[in-house]
Amino acid sequence: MGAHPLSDEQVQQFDQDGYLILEDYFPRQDMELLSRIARADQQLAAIAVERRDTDGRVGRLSLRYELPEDVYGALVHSRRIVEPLEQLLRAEVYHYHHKMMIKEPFGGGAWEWHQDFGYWYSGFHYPDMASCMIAVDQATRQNGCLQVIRGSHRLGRIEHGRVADQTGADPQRVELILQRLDKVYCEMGPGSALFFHSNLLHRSDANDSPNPRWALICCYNAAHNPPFRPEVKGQYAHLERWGDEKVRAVAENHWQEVSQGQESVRG
Ligand SMILES: O=C(O)CCC(=O)C(=O)O
Repeated sequence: MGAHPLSDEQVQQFDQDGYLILEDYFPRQDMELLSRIARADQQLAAIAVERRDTDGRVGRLSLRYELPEDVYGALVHSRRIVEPLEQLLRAEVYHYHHKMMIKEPFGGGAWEWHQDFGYWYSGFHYPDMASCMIAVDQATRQNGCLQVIRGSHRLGRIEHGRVADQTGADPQRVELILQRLDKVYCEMGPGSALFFHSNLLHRSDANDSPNPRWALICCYNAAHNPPFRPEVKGQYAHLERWGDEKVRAVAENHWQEVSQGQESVRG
């Protein structure tokens, strides 16, 4: 993969819509390994936190600012993510954080409409930040796939406030936006990738299906946009770019550790 893997049309599409889906993007065997590791990973489970939606249903997420040499960190380094993102943001990028979103069958909670920069604004000047969501499981409308409002990243930052356990965009404003812009359900197969801008409005429904919906989200910041206070997490650090072979080798090591129950404390 070259340093400019996306076509001009794909870049234009991202500029207009605020997101870009690449179907079947990661090799199937790597996604199977990621899924196997994540489900057996006691450390991932141990750091997961719960967030309630307005109906009291619980979504879980396992978030890290550190970049240990494990399967999640390896994917953060992957050229498959970093190179397209640099093309889309027209800047060098580095790791901000990454998180496994865990939506369990029959009740995994919803996420309210928000922009990621609605949260991140407290530490960064520019919305020159973006994420890549990797579907670990098949994501459908039934199990609460991500929904986005196409083009909403061009509206600028919207006021956010407390909604249940979460921080959400002003609901009245979102209602008005939905009269003008389209809501899109991002259904994705395992290994598909969704690149999205930090000002894109997104949400997801609760999971009322028998199928889990796990997804890994890797979040990046432009190198020219370090936090404006030293205590804010996400200070600049050069990010190495790894090819598939290195990503796979790290994942295989991680699997060995997890499957033998020999997890050392990482990160
Ligand atoms: O996983 C989801 O459904 C929502 C994720 C999300 O909104 C976020 O991480 O900002």
